[in-house]
Formats: sequence, structure tokens, C-alpha cells
Amino acid sequence: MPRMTGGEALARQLVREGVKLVFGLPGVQLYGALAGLRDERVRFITTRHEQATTYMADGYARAGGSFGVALVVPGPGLLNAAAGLSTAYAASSPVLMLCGQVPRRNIGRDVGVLHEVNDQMDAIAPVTKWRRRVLEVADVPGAVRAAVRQLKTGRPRPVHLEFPPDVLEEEGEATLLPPAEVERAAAPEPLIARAAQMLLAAQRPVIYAGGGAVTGDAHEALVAMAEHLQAGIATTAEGKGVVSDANDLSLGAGLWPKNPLRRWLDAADLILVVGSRLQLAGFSSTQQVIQIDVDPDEIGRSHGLTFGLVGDARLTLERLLERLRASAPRASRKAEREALRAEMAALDTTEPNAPILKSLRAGTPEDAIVIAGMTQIGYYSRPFWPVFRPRTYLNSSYSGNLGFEYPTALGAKVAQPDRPVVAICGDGGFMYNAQEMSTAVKYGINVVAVVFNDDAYGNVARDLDEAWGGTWEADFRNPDFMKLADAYGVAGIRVEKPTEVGDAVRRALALNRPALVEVRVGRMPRPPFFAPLKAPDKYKK
Ligand SMILES: Cc1ncc(C[n+]2csc(CCOP(=O)(O)OP(=O)(O)O)c2C)c(N)n1
Ligand SMILES: [Mg+2]
Repeated sequence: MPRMTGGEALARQLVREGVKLVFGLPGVQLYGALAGLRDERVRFITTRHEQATTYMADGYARAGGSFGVALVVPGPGLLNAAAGLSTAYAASSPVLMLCGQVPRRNIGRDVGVLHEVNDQMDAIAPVTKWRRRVLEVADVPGAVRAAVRQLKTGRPRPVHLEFPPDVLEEEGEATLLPPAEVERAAAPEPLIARAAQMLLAAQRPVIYAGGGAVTGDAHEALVAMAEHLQAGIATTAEGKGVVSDANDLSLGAGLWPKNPLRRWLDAADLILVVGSRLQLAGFSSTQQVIQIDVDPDEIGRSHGLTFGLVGDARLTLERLLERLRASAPRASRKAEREALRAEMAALDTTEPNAPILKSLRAGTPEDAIVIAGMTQIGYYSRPFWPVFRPRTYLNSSYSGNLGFEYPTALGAKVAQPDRPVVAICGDGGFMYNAQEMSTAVKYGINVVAVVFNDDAYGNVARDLDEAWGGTWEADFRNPDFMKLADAYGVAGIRVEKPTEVGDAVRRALALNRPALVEVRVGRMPRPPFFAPLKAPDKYKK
């Protein structure tokens, strides 16, 4: 057996698994790994905070369609990286967390050696689907392969590998392995046959697609299915892009009770759900659902009347479609869908934030990747931002992290360097990771950050004011964003009129360098599609 250090075994097996790039923040426990990665010529992007390693790996994975890799020191490094794991976990994004440990002899002793957080794996257990500690050089290739297999099978979610420094530094015998091979499988054929019968019998079927339809690369199969059934496709925010919003089959992502889409969904006698937790679906309990999901735990969890198909979304849809094609295509319902689409398009022109969003969309190319941060225009984009391709609209899913948007955008741009990438940020959220402007400049990652500056955690300020008897400690003092951009070597553009944001973004993209577009805004109204705030009556004004 060949001899190598654990760090070399790690780097070499990663290369075999197709890894070309690691986002990391170095430290003493990682020297063996760093030397291995360097010698294997793996590209390394050093961030300014561990948060950004996992956010970037997530953006890289979701925009690029492969998995992302992050490398951090143990203890505080891992805890710093955990916010990004939480987003990747929520968004079903495959991120490989590589982490140091304390020296082997000290593990579990809680003796207080550098970076020790005893039982650190327990701390990230809720935001990873699989974890393993590697204690022998010989076990490194197998552990890497097992981790990659986890990333590529079942529901894509973060996995964690950790290595004590002695394992990464010492030489031992290790055999590199062929890369993990995984076969994805469709749901069982008899169930597909039954589902096909149900779909054929339905009079008004509708498709409802979540993030799993995007991450499962099921877009083509889904659109073909919609075409054949003449069923429109409604999506969650995470599912946006699975069908182009220019296609009349798209019914958008406007799921709130008063939106005309709700009427359409209510009238459906069968809903084909693909890759969704159904947390926001609001289907009536008497509506029949066929649910395709790779995660068996999701089947029927949020809706009772469910016929489950556990399997890969794309393969299952393809098998289902084969059966449906045996019957004649349905009469076109295009005119009906167009009428609904026109009704919904008329809605957003009446909202105060609509002109800002329209301007931003106009200045952002159709194929651009947009990261919707936890800020007013980010929320507003969920139903009202048209998306034309899969993997071009990313959010933080149910994790809802403030601060993910800028580093996630950087990771997306690394995965898709030829695409324009725009991050929609609040001033609160942007300042979580403003230091990553340094990373953007160093590596030439030309993301445009649009920062809506209201000098506040505006969402909180407004909610407290409107429902809780007055705002309290939700404002803050911003830096001068133009000076900040300049200090980092980022191009700064300030926009005084929010409806001119689109022009500024167009100019910023043309610069081909990292840019910050600051948009001065005041308090913005609560998005009309948010559930009403509930607060005790005594706080009513
Ligand atoms: C990690 C994290 N911490 C706190 C929150 C709670 N939170 C939700 S929105 C918000 C305010 C966001 O402020 P900003 O980014 O400036 O956007 P704005 O609401 O002003 O448009 C806060 C604090 C959160 N979503 N995530
Ligand atoms: Mg703000």
C-alpha cells in the first residue's frame, strides 16, 4: 500500500471525487490538509470569516449543480461556519464540511486544548445529515468517499468530516479509491402506474414544485409533464425557475390567500407535488395530492390525503410521463392560464414596492443569478421577481438567515463566472459579511451587491411599530457605504431614488469588478402577502 500523510490522502481522494475548489479559513490543525490541497493544485479561496466558507460552498453548489466544500478549524471555526450549514440544510444543498479536531489523544477529555469544543459534532448534528470522525490515515479515502456518497444520494444536505491534526500530518498506508458512484432511482413502477391513472382521471390537475424540483434537476421533465397534462405549475420561492416565468405554464409563486393563484389551486382536483415540504401550500384537507420526494419523511407529513412516490424527482417524472404519453394530450388550457397570469400581473403594479422591484429586474439580465436576502425587496421578490432559468434564484429557505446573501452570491459567481450575479441585501444583512468584499476583490469575484440602506433592521422596526406599541432598538449607525466600498477596492454607486436602482445595477455589471450599489430607502410597507402580525390587543395603537 502506498504511504502518504492523511492530508495527502484527503486531498487526493477529494480530487478523485471531482473536487476542484475549497472555500476555507486556515489554522494550525489544518496544515496537513492545506499542504495536501496545495500539492494537488486544488483551488483554495480564503475567506475572512468561517460563516462565508459554508455560505460560499452553498452558493457554489446551488448555482453550479455540484457539491461545495468548506474547510475550517475546529471549535469556534466550526461554530462560526454553522450558520451556513443551517441554510444549506434548509435549502437541501450539498455542502461537504471538512473540519479539524484537537489531537487524537485529547478528544473527549475536555482538557482545554486549542480550539477545543468538546463534542463539537453534537453542536452541528441538527444541521448536517451525516457526520464522521476519521482517526487513521488508512481510513481517510473511504471516509471521503462515504461523505460524497451521502451528498449524492437521498436528500442533498450538508455532511461533516473531521480529522485530528495528527491524522492529517502523519504518514500511513492508504489506498485511494475510485470515486463514489451513485445511482439515483425512480419511485417503484407499480406506484408510478397508479399515479399515472390518478393523473389521467383528474379533470383539473395542477403541479406544485418546491426547491427539490430545482436541486433535483427535474425542470425539463416537469415542464414536459405540465405540457402534456395542460396543468399549470405553481412554485414555492425555492422552486422558482423550474419553469420559465415567460412560459404560460408558469403560474408563479404567489401563494397567499387573496392571490388569484389560490383560487386556481383551490379548484384543482389533483395536485402533483414535486420536492416540497408543503409548509406554505395551504391545500384544503380534502384535496388529493400525489407527492414526489426523495426524502420518505416528507411524504404526507404536512398534508393528509397524499399518494407518495419516493424517488428521484427527474427520473420519477420521466417514468410517469412515459405512462401518460400512452394517452392523448389534453385540450389546451393556455387561454385560461393566460387569463390568470394577466390577473396576477395586474396586481403587483398596485404595490408600493413594485416600481423598485421592476427597475431592479429591468437592470438585471434574464440569465443573472439573484440571491434574495432577508430584506424588504428580497421578500417582495418571492412572488414578483420573474425567473427564467433554474438555479438563478436563491434564497435562504426556511432558515431565513440574515447575512447569507452576499457570500452566497460570491459562491454562486465562482460556480458560474460567466453569469451576472446580483445579491439583494439589506443594510443589516450586508454588514454580517461586508468583510467578504475583501475576498471578492482578491479573487476577482465580480458580484454586484445591492444594499438597501434604511439605517435599521427595518423589518423589526416596522413590525414593532405596527403591532407591538412602538419600535425599540431596531435602528443602527451605518458606515458610509461608498467609503467602505472604496476602502476595500470595490466600486461604489449610490442611488438616491430607489426606482433608479436598475440603471445603477446595469452600470455596476458593466464594470466587470466587484461592486456595491447603495440604495437609500425609508421605511417600507409590510409585504401584503405576509401573514398578519399577531400581538396582544393592549399594544394596539
Ligand atoms: C441570523 C438572523 N438573525 C436575526 C434575524 C431576524 N431578522 C429578520 S429581518 C431582520 C431585519 C433585517 O434588516 P435589514 O437587513 O436591514 O433589512 P430590512 O428589513 O431593513 O429591509 C432581522 C433582524 C434573522 N432573520 N436572521
Ligand atoms: Mg435595513
